[in-house]
Amino acid sequence: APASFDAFRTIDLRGTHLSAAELRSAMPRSTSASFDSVAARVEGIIADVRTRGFDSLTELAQRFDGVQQRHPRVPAEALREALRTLDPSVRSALEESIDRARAFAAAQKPEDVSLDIRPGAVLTHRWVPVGRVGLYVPGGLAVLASSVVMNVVPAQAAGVESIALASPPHKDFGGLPHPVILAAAELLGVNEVYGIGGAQAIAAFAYGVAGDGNRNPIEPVDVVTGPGNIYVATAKRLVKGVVGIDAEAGTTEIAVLADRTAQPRLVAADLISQAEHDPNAASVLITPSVELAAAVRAELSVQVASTRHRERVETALTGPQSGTILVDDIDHGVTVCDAYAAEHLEIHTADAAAVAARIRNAGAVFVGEYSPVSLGDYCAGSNHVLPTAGTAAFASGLSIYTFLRAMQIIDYNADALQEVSRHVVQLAQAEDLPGHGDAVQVRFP
Ligand code: HSO
Ligand code: ZN
Repeated sequence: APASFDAFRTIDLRGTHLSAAELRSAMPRSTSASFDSVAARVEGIIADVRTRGFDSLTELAQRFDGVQQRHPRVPAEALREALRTLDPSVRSALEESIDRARAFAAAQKPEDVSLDIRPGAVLTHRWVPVGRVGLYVPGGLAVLASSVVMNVVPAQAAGVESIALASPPHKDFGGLPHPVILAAAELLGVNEVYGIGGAQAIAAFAYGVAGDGNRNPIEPVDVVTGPGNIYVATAKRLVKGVVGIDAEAGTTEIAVLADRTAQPRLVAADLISQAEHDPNAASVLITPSVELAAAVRAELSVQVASTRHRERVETALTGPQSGTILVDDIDHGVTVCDAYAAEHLEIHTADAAAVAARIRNAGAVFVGEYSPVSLGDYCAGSNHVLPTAGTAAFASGLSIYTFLRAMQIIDYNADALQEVSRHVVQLAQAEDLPGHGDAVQVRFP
């Protein structure tokens, strides 16, 4: 029986005056698997990979993926073969996606800054790429070849020298990751690819895997990125500090801020497009218009009935993480959008660009009815690995900055040091660290 989209619940915030904290807890959020519920298990996996290396990886590949593996490295020939046999139209779509993503990533490259702060005293803020990164591409409900592009392109644009990629191995594909993922890696010139899934991939990247007589090691990386399920997200949190990680890119979310000028057909299609990812995906409509809300619900009933992944979409749309939030007006809507901090936020209002300019918290903002999230997922040129679950209040999506760090360079000559030396000595004395002062004075006997 078709789900009634009355089950697309309504949170009515009209006429309320909630504090920031109250507003945050009024937001629709998933109540499913959390960090705490899997942390102990994930810790076990990480410890096992750390201590038993390849023996652990082999066992986990057997247990979780049903795959026999001597070494998880994908042979170069398998990468080439995957690209050779890739559907040409998929290849050209990937090329278009890569092209645009490269252009935008290259444009993000920040300038170094130098300042002559005093005569003979030069400071530089210099951007350097990290040395080696490990990129994770999930297997999961859908095979996301586009996620290979989204991870690899900004790392390459940043100038990262060594790039490794991991994705779960499949028994249906000769114990290797999905061929489209391999083809995308080959297309991007990434040749270090591993068939390792989940938390074990994150552990192998973070700590490296020691080689033995007949197995080559996996070298540890400096930064691990990529989306993933709760196990991957938890593993990333647990290795943070040993390596850098990107934002938590968990179960996907779309919020749409719309007024009565919006087209219900488009809004519904976009809500469905992200619900298609996962039964826990979140689709949220934020609007001051009860008429629009009703029209979108009606459209959802029609469109969901004929959508391919209907069951998954229905579960997502009718879950506690999805629904309509009614607001007083667009101002109030902007406040609610900031409290929700969506991974993806679409603006379907009069003067959408002006409304978009007022948003503070979102992974990515899609302006107007010709910028749907699906465009950003594949071919806009922007990145689709974005912060989820409210973390867009402090975190950013993947970009060239994920793979760059800034170094401060201090270059004073004798006169410049002498000129400031008494202040250094004063502060050193005030902190009772006279050795600091001495280290300056010893230069001027
Ligand atoms: N919407 C997902 C990315 C994706 N969609 C990949 C399709 N393929 C998270 O931003
Ligand atoms: Zn998507």
